[in-house]
Formats: sequence, structure tokens, C-alpha cells
Amino acid sequence: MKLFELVGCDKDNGFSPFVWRTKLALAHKGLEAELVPLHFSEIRNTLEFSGSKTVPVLEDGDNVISDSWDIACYLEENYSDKPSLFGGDAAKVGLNLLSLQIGKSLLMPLFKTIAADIHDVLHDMDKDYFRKSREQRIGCSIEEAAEDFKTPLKLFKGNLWPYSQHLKSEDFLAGAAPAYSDYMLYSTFLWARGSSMKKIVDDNDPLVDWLSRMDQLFGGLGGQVKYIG
Ligand SMILES: N[C@@H](CCC(=O)N[C@@H](CS)C(=O)NCC(=O)O)C(=O)O
Repeated sequence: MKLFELVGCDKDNGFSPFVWRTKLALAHKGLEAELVPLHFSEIRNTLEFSGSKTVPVLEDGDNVISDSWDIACYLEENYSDKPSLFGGDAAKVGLNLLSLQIGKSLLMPLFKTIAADIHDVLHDMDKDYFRKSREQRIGCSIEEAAEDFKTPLKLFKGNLWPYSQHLKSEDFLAGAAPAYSDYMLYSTFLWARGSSMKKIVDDNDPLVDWLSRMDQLFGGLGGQVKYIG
């Protein structure tokens, strides 16, 4: 199996939140994939064979699957003898909704919070492309985003509330054991951790203990991602 991922200057630091979802899903299933690191500028050409303009893309024998959600569904269906990622069809429908909620209420404000930091960790060849494409998305320049990160960070933190509340009574979002819902949220934090020094969770938040439980999974797969500096 091969997994195509996005990296910055450091080829060992794949920070895409969507690729993290796939890495964690593979680990949950006990599957290993060879990682193919790509810079933003290499994605389109390299992945032409897949029809995708974004990572993750997973190559599994003759099967080529793109989009983290489609990959998760593929793994669940084709590796059904391995531990379930979703916990049944009803839970799967809810996960699609959760993905949309995380996208709108967490990934969007967090992106604005860390956009300038991501720009800093990119390879020089990617910086112009990132600036042109992402400034449109965040509605301001990278420099303005660097200056005014506190407003989107406050929004991000406020939107963490339902997850924090849930984790007061549950070890994981999925209950007693982690599953894809946990990976969707956790990958959001790994994205920030691999690209930014900003502290995005308060010390007394129940998410802190959950993060430390998540960090220990799969031999410390996510826990190895250190705050960069
Ligand atoms: N919905 C897609 C989103 C994937 C995505 O946006 N990937 C970004 C990296 S985080 C990408 O490859 N962007 C390429 C580009 O912007 O040129 C998924 O879940 O896989």
C-alpha cells in the first residue's frame, strides 16, 4: 500500500489533517502503507493518475482511492475482518455529519489561526502557491493572519465546547475505545501541532487528557508529532 501525503520543508513532517485521518484509520485497521511525501507544487502532477488534486490518496494494489472519507469507507468495507472504524452503518451516517461540523466550526477558524505558521514551515517552492490560494480563503494576507490570530483562535476554542463536554463522561468521542470520530478530531490537533507553536487548548480542558490518551495509541503514532519551533 502507498499513501501520498503533504509535507513542508521537513519531509518527515506530514501535517495535513486529512492525511492524518487516513494514517490513523490505517493504524486502527492494523495496516501499513509506504508514505510518499509531496510538496503542494508536486501534488497535481504526481497524483494525475488518481484523478485527485488533493491528498490523501491511497494506492492498494490496483485500487486507487482519494478523499479521506472515501478512503475510510474503502478500508471499512475491504478490511471488514479488522477492527471496525465506524461501529456500524448508523454510526457511519453520524460521522459524515461530524466531519462537516468539524470542517466548519474547527478547521476553518483554526486554519486562519495557524495560516502564517503553515506558510513558514512550507518548502520555498510552495510559498507563492500557498499565499495565492489561501489568502483568498481566509480573506486577508498571511501577514494580517499572523497579526490577528487571536480572533479566530477564540472562535476555535469556543467551538471545542461540545467535545470537551462529551469527554467529561467518556474516555473517547466514540465511547470506551477510540474510533474514526476520535481520529477526525485528533487529526485537527496534529495539524496544528505539526505546523505551529500556538497553544490551542486550555490546560484545564478535558480535551487535554483525551489528547494524551490519543497520543499513546498505535505506539505513539500521533504522540511523536512534536510542537515545532
Ligand atoms: N475532502 C478532502 C480534502 C483534502 C485536502 O484538502 N487536502 C489538501 C491538503 S490538507 C490538499 O491536498 N491540497 C492541495 C492543494 O491545495 O493544492 C479529504 O478529506 O481528503
